[in-house]
Amino acid sequence: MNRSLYSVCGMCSVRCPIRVEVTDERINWIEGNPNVPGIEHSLCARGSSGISLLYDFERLQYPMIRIGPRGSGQFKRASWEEAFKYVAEAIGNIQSQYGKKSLALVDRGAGLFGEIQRVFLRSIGSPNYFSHDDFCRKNVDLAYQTLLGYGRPEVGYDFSNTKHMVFYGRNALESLGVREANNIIKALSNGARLTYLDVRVSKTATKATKFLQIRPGTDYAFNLALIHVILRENLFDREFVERFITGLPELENFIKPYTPDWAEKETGIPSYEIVELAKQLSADKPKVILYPGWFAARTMNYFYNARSIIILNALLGSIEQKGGLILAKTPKEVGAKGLNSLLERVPAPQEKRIEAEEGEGFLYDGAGHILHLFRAIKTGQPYPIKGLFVMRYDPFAGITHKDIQELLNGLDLLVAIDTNYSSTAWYADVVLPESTYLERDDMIGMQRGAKPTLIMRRKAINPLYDTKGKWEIFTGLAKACGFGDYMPYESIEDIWNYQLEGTGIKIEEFEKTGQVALCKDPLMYSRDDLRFKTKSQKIEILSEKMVEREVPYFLEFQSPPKPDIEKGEFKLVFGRIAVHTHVQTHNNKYLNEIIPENDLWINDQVAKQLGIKDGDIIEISSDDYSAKIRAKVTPFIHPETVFMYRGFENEVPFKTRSFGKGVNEGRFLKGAFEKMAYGSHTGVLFENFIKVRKA
Ligand SMILES: Nc1nc2c(c(=O)[nH]1)N[C@H]1C(S)=C(S)[C@@H](COP(=O)(O)OP(=O)(O)OC[C@H]3O[C@@H](n4cnc5c(=O)[nH]c(N)nc54)[C@H](O)[C@@H]3O)O[C@H]1N2
Ligand SMILES: Nc1nc2c(c(=O)[nH]1)N[C@H]1C(S)=C(S)[C@@H](COP(=O)(O)OP(=O)(O)OC[C@H]3O[C@@H](n4cnc5c(=O)[nH]c(N)nc54)[C@H](O)[C@@H]3O)O[C@H]1N2
Ligand code: SF4
Ligand SMILES: [Mo]
Repeated sequence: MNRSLYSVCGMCSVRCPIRVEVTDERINWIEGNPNVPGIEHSLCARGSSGISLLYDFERLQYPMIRIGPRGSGQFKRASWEEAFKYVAEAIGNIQSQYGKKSLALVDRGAGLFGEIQRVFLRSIGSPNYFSHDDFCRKNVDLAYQTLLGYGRPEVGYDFSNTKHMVFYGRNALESLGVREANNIIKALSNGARLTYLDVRVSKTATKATKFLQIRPGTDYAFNLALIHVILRENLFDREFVERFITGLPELENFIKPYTPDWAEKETGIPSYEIVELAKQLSADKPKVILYPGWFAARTMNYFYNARSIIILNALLGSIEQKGGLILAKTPKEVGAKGLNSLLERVPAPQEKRIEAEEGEGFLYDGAGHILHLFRAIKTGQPYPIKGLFVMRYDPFAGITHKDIQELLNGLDLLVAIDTNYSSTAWYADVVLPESTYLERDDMIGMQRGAKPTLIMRRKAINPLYDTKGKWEIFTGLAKACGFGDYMPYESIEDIWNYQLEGTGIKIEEFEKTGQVALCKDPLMYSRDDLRFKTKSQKIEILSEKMVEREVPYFLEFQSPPKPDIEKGEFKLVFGRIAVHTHVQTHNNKYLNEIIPENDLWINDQVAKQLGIKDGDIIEISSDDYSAKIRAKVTPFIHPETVFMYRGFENEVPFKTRSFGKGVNEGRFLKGAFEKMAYGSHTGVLFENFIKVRKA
């Protein structure tokens, strides 16, 4: 029998809408949801490989409890009841000794479907919820919050109607989301310009109208000079600036020394390119998008860099503008009622999250700060964290072995909730297997934007193994801990009905196209109606929030240290590849066949000096780790940097296709998890040097 249904892709965190075909209870086709503009049947290679994740024998199949030493890979199969009981008892022991707050949960961002794990954490009385954001987009999020009062998920980019895009290492055609990549291509085919800055020629660089190779870590200098020219030459949108920006005189004063000639020395980009870009952007304004990035946990100055990019958008009047940046509207703003939150049924914990003790000088609100979590596990300060739940996240795959060891030493309980044998699961005490996205229902999620839209993930077939959906896992755990009353859900429909109560929307409505929009047309404000969510309702260069928290609103540019190239020292940078997601897809049968391992990009002139030829096996090392990798000698990378694709060298032997293949960049990040970026305190992953030599 044939059937077809709409759902949501789960091969990365973008969550593209999909249509799935099932014949005789076997999935034989997945495509992008044809009803959704910008998607229209398309999927990326990873999305299409969902089928091979589903039918892969080398994934988690049943709950497991560790029986050998941590990291030995010795587990016994357990029933769900047994696993829940084991975890509940461990929670009881930890909480009676160290208090309720000594348990923490970290996930890949609560995002669209992630509320359920927070409900569980709250029901056991702990405030310690964390997400991966510090290592991803938090700089951009905080930069938006300080300037506009909106967070990063509340700002969208109208690529299809833009005239000029500027990307700073935002490798959008390779580190991709399908809709965004399609819209960028559409803009380019309509004649829009793309100015792209990177230390290397990425896939996106090959499609750019202008590629500017920049010295690593100096984008901030480039932007300061761009602001300088735009202000000096009166190239800004005067009406927008006068109505909406506060702090312009202070900005003008701060920016004075940062001329294009000065920036040329820092960035290596000729000053005339900066002047030319300023003029082009001014001519194309307000339909311009300067993209402050996605993965922004890069350099010490990245929070201020992101602020400078948002300020550039504001100067060019591109905010809440067709072809520019578009602000998300709440359900209330579009005249609808939003989803009910399951969290509201559980009393909020009285105690404070670990990093909330930080106080002044600290901009974080929302989810916790993972660097502080790591620190608390290692040191017991400001109070001990003894139990950790890791959900849909694999932090152990991206850090050094020493860091893993220190975290393990600090923990009495580590629970991994994953679909795969992740590195974190490998070291865990209990492994709870979640059904894949094709075998489970999730909570209803809301996609933010000018037209807020509800989306639903539905299971296409029943689980193939002894796995459960996350709502079942967390309600099961809550029951075992004696807090079942907070999560009284017997079926996913109980949850959906509760979420939808009072909205007038019925579950069946999702069947038609897979989505339910909360309004007919996107809502955009005219300049007369536009208000920002800051205290002054304007774009605050002298952010009140920063003043309140005693964080300086400007940062002087400091030249990044230069590696000693002649001695084989380089800055290590890395990024995503189109056919893999971070650390999770390298064992996927199809994707593994396409790209099974990574290599190390190195500049051809420098390679020559070091006697390295294309294809040679070379040794790379940090102070405490070394590995061998194949050299990719190329003119298309800045001489100060070497580059590799992220997430290879899986350490878990159960995953036979990817086991030991390639090199894991995370093992070279010595000290990275103690560094915190200026102003934002977020993670900093691109400030490490490594040594390279012929093996
Ligand atoms: N295929 C695929 N797509 C994904 C993901 C995935 O895992 N796989 N993950 C998603 C996620 S979570 C994220 S955060 C995004 C990340 O998307 P991006 O932010 O685009 O991140 P990266 O792939 O890390 O690309 C970083 C780029 O920065 C360049 N770079 C390094 N140093 C500098 C510098 O100093 N200046 C400039 N201008 N460039 C520099 C690198 O050479 C690289 O090309 O991708 C998302 N999309
Ligand atoms: N060294 C290093 N560290 C980094 C980065 C880097 O480039 N290098 N990048 C940073 C960035 S931008 C990000 S976004 C993070 C990403 O890092 P991670 O979030 O750790 O990477 P992913 O591979 O996306 O997935 C994490 C885990 O989720 C599991 N998973 C996938 N689908 C499901 C599901 O449906 N249910 C459950 N329960 N689990 C699932 C996967 O099997 C995998 O084990 O890493 C950050 N840290
Ligand atoms: S970008 Fe690709 S992997 Fe990610 S959700 Fe969309 S189709 Fe799936
Ligand atoms: Mo990310």
